[in-house]
Amino acid sequence: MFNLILFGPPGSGKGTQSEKLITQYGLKHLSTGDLLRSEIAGKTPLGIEAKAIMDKGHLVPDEVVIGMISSALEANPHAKGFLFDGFPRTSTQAEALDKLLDLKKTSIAAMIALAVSEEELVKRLLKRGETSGRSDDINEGIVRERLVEYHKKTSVVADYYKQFDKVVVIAGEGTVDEIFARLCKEIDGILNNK
Ligand code: B4P
Repeated sequence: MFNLILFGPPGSGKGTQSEKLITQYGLKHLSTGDLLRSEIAGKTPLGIEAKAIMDKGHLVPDEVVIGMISSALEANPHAKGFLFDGFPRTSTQAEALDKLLDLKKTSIAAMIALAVSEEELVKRLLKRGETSGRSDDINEGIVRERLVEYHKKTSVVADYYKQFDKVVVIAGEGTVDEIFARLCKEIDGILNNK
C-alpha cells in the first residue's frame, strides 16, 4: 500500500490537487472536509453538530473525524493506497491514524505540505465563497479564524511527521498544473526509492 497525506492551511489547494493526484496514482481519496459536508447535506445528527462548529471556523472534535476515517478505511479493504486530505489536523488525529494504519500493516509514506502565503489563502477562500455556497468561506472573519485554528492546532502535525523524516514542502502558488507537476515529481521520487 502507498499512503500519502496532503497537508497545508485552509485554501492551500489540498482538495484541488487531490482530485488530480488520485487519478494519476490510483489512490482512494479520503477528505474529512468532504465527509463532513456530506453529513451536513444529509442533515444527519453528526452533520448538524459539525455545521455549527465549521461555521465558526473551528475544528470538529477529534473523536468524530477519527471515527469517520476509521469507517472509511474499513469500507475500502482493497484500496491500493489512500490520499488523506485535510486529515490529520491535530496531533491526536496523527497518532490515531498511525495506529489505524498499523492495524492494516501499513503506514504513511510521506506528508506533502503545500506552502502558500496568508494573503493568497484569504483571497482564494473568499473567491470560492462567492460561488460555492460554502458557509465557512463567505466571511473574512471566519476565514481568518480557520487560519488561527490552523496555526494553533494543525501546523504542529508537520512536526510529528518531521521526527520520522516524512515531510516534503512544495511551493503551493502558481497555476494548478504547475503545482500538480511539482507534486508528481516529488511523489515519483518517493515511489522510485521505495
Ligand atoms: P476542508 O474541507 O479540509 O477544506 P479547506 O481547509 O477549506 O481547504 P482546501 O485546502 O481543501 O481547499 P482548496 O485549497 O482545494 O476543511 C473545511 C472545514 O472542515 C475545516 O475548517 C474544519 O472545520 C472541518 N474539518 C475538516 N477536516 C477536519 C479534521 N480532520 N478535524 C477537524 N475538523 C475538520 O481550495 C481553495 C480554493 O482555492 C478553491 O476555490 C480552489 O479553486 C482555489 N485554488 C486551488 N488551487 C489554486 C491555485 N493554484 N491558484 C488559485 N486558486 C487555487
